[in-house]
Amino acid sequence: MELKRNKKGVLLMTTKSLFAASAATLALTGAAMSENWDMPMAYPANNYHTENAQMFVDAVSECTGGELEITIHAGGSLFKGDEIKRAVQVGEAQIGERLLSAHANENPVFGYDSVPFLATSFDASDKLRDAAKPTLNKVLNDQGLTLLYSVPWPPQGLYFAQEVTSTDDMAGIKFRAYNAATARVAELSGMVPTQIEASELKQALATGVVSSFISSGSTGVDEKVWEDLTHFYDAKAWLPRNSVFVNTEAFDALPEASQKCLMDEAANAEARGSATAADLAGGFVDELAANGMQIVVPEEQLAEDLAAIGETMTSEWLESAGEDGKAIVDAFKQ
Ligand code: PCA
Repeated sequence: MELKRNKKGVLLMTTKSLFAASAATLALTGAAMSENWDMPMAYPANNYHTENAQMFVDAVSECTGGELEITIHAGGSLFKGDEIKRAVQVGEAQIGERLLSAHANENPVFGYDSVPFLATSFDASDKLRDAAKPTLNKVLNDQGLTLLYSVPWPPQGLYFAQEVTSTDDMAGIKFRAYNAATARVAELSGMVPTQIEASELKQALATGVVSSFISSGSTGVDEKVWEDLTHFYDAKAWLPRNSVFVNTEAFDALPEASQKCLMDEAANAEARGSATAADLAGGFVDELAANGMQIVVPEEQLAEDLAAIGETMTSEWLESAGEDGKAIVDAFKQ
């Protein structure tokens, strides 16, 4: 049996040896054996994305009669957010959740959900997801991954430690980015972006590494950002999605009934997760306000500046995503 150590020193069987071992056991017992999968996730255990995934893995355990048990590792505890996709590709984990837009450097298609002001409501986000699905599936399949489901974050707004009325007020501010699009927002508004995972955000704010970022009310509440920041500009720029995907080889090795169960429960998780996100969104912003933050809808110069940044970024994305990007936007606008 082939064993590898991951970065944390945990012994892992490689995907190949895992299948060899499974095949050997199957041959010996002649019976289906139960599979145990690891599911790294980047966000806190009590975030709705993670809770939704917990319901998903419980339902999978149930409908496979315990033949497929999936263990969630929340908060970047097994692999950090930026390691999860690679870990699933190489089979160090069989399934995982990741903000695919953070991988737009591999393929601009992954950034389809972070094009400013393209889809700014939950309904539009689901429509855009459907429009992107065929293209996204193709790109992921070429990387040895199979998409199971995706769930939106609430609309993205800008957090600051001061009032801002235009991008002029943002010059030089240190800004936390979570993907290329958020880094570009910072650049175009004169701020200085640094890529930081949500699990490190609180520390980065507390130590002054950054004092601004763009995200949802959900992450603002998770990280109690009112302890360091004062203003939330509810720009509703886009609704990025967390995607759950599986290593295709691991998926193909499952009995057909388990594959069907996984796909059916993924569809349930997608519908449930989108509905939950929409239900919770307003409450997150209320909670920011209840903890003393100013909630501002961008107006006048600020709204104009953000719209201009959006236009620039939309044409840049369309340019870089080429035919694939055009196909997604055309399908979305139909
Ligand atoms: N929260 C995640 C991504 C988008 C969001 O709302 C984050 O800030 O990392």
